[in-house]
Amino acid sequence: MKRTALLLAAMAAAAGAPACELPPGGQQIANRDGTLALSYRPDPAPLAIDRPFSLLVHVCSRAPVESLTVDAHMPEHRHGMNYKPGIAPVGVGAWRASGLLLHMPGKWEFLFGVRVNGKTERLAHAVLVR
Ligand SMILES: [Cu+2]
Repeated sequence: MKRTALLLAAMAAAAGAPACELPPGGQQIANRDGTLALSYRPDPAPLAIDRPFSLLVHVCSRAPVESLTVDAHMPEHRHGMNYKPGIAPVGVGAWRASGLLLHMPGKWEFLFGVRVNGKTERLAHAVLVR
């Protein structure tokens, strides 16, 4: 029994699979080698211009996550938000980023910085907001 569990753990590590499952219903993104995945969903949803919102973020990582940062910018306009979001843990592998506000319509990108083993892994996800 114990040997089987160890073997399965070794196989999961070899495949680079994170050791948890993300909750359904969120937008999911992963890093290139698949060692890190996260899901996020806005609250309230859907995203709307000029309406403050939070992002609920869940992270699955093979190593413990030391910290998480969340930001948003418009890559084509080279500007960010006018507010700096706050971030607070809300459980194991879960955070709430609050006080986000997208002040104009167009293509935004959410930026997540996940610190693991002293290194920050950056993940981005584009959204079109009208
Ligand atoms: Cu803009």
